[in-house]
Amino acid sequence: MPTLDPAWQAWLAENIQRGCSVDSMVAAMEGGGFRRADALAAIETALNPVAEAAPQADYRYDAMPIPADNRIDVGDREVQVLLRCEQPQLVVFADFLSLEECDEMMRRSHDKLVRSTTVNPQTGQEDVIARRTSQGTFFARGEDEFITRLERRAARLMQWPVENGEGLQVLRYEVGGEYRPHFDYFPPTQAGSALHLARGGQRVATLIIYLNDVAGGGETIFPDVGLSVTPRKGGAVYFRYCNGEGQLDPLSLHGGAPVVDGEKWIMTKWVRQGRYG
Ligand code: PD2
Ligand code: ZN
Repeated sequence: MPTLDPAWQAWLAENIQRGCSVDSMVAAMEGGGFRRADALAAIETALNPVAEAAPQADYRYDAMPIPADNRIDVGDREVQVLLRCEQPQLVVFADFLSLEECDEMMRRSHDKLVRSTTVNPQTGQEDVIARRTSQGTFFARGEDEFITRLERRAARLMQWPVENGEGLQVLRYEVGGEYRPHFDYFPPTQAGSALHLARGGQRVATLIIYLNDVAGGGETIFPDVGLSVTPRKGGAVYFRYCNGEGQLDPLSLHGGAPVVDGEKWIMTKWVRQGRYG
């Protein structure tokens, strides 16, 4: 297989991170002059996080920033802790958002949702992917009072500064929609990561907030530890994968299982080592 140049490596990393389907990436790579077999092999290599993660098998778990209480005061409400896991560091919450706040986020996102696309590095154009897995939209940090309130709450829960957070992202999955297992951190060995790391440093933790109850499927899965979190409206799952030394936790591999019935709406907050933006 020919080696991928840094532009294609960055392109693959970006599109895998965004949950694009293998079919759409193969099609784009064929359009860019790759043979089908070479495209598939390159995608397979990029998707194989086990090899990527191996050097970090000695990940050291330092103290979790989330308070040790069963109910956590986040300023304007109290959040319940339902489950804690030490390795990977993970906490499941109920009542992070009120039901009305979930509805408000879905209402605000509905008209802004756009189909996932892949950026074609040859043409620079956005190609719509054939097998859509989700639709999404972003909210700029501090966009308005409502968003600011939710960001302050997330920062208080995660014990991480608002300034280190990326903007909130809302995703909607329909039946069959999924997010293949991946890491939220930027793989240090991939060329495309440098661009991301230059702004705010590495991602250190994720808070996935469930905006609706899902009729079937759609769990957030951690395949290496056999854990799955069932979406529950207003609830959330936090997980941390970058410690104070900058090591990355291979056990944080996670994905969104296919939705079997109904829709799944989530909101994601990713936080960085340093100030972002
Ligand atoms: O939708 C999910 O459950 C999910 C799974 C994996 C979301 C993310 N990753 C993410 O937003 O990073
Ligand atoms: Zn993720």
